[in-house]
Amino acid sequence: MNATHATIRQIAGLYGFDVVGVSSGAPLEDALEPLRAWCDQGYEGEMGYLSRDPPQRADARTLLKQVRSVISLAVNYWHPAPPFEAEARYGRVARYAWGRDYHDVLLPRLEALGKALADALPGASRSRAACDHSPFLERAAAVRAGLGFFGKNTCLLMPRKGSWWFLGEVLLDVELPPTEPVRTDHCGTCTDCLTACPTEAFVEPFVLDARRCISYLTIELKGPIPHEHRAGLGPWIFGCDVCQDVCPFNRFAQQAPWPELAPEQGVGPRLDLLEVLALKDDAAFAARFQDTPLLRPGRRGLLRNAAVVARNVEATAAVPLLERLAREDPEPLIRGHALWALAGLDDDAARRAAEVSRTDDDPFVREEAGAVL
Ligand code: B12
Ligand code: SF4
Ligand code: SF4
Repeated sequence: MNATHATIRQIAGLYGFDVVGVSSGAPLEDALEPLRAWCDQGYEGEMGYLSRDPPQRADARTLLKQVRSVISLAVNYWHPAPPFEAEARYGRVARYAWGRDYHDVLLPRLEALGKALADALPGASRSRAACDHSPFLERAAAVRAGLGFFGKNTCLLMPRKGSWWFLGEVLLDVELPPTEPVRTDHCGTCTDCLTACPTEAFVEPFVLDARRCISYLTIELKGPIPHEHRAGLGPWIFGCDVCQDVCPFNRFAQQAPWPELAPEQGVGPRLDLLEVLALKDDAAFAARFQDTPLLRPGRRGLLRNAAVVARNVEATAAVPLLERLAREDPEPLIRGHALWALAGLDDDAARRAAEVSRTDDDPFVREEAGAVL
């Protein structure tokens, strides 16, 4: 480790970041072709921002015109959980979303770190922090900075630390010596993540069709969950961890040190489906999920997911709520998914609701009612 890296690590450590790598601010040339090929196949689905301008996403100058170096940082978010028991009542939440919203937690610290580094490093004057939402290929940058390698599940994997890590960056306008990349393909012959994916979202190793991924279907997708994927969601109401849970590199995960990311600071590992389905309006929803990543899909998205999971985990206690939602909810997306859920839980209730809904104003709801009848 040279003296500059030692200084950066020491300052980053003061802000709680203990995994740090440095790479040049030059465009991520190696990542551009895979990104283009991915977009050409339409794998980004409704996330149109990903395909709008691939060269821009591969270029840190999009974020800071004068960038000369990119500092990649990783933050552990792993917490242990009791084995998940559906108990015909609960939906599962992906681990990254158990605590407070990581964007709100990471960004202020990254910004403060950027200022501290710009003050401390000779020649530096400008900094810019980024985390997730910025148009930048964070995993490719982390690979170039030597933090780890791409797993076949497309996650950034660290040889002795696994993949339960958020990524963030600090961009600086000074040229710094890069840290060494990890070059070996550490997955070897393992294919555990590829075969475990409940919705068969991997087209091939290292390539994910996001349109099939539960994370996309439950968080990013605005409209109906396609029928062919509903059962595949299983108990997952928000995000999915299967392709990381099975990864042998994650066997030695250590408890996350940042208190804000602890399950007690947010919703934790599971949600009571009855409680979610009873959230009456957007205000009740916002009050329940404020400061957590679950705000993202909104009430309409989360209740849509809850209805699908209710059927998947056989939550028969949810039938009265689902019947009410199918008849009365102002949101067609929720009415339609509630009908689908009822059809798997209670034939009579489903038929009653569908009789009413077959003259619904909304074509999607009429279609779901038709499928029930
Ligand atoms: C869009 C997005 C999604 C989409 C698409 C995911 C995907 N695989 O592309 C969806 C909604 C499905 C998603 C899901 C998840 N996401 Co997400 N997501 C993003 C986001 C915003 C952009 C990713 C992107 O550009 N995708 C397009 C593809 C083409 O780019 P890429 O994944 O970087 O792919 C590169 C490699 O495939 C590589 N490549 C291609 N071929 C080959 C071949 C070889 C041999 C090699 C080595 C490399 C390689 O080149 C590509 C271009 O760089 C990033 C944040 C960011 N700004 O980067 C977070 C991010 C990737 N997500 C993150 C997380 C935590 C998740 C979830 C775990 C959340 C969850 N539990 O539900 C899941 C994981 C699913 C999975 N297996 O990837 C973290 C990942 C951290 C990590 N350790 O990897 C990120 C970095 C956010 C953050 N700041 O922490 N996500
Ligand atoms: S997050 Fe779940 S659905 Fe998405 S690729 Fe991984 S295992 Fe498949
Ligand atoms: S499960 Fe196996 S193939 Fe998948 S990322 Fe982990 S080591 Fe690689």
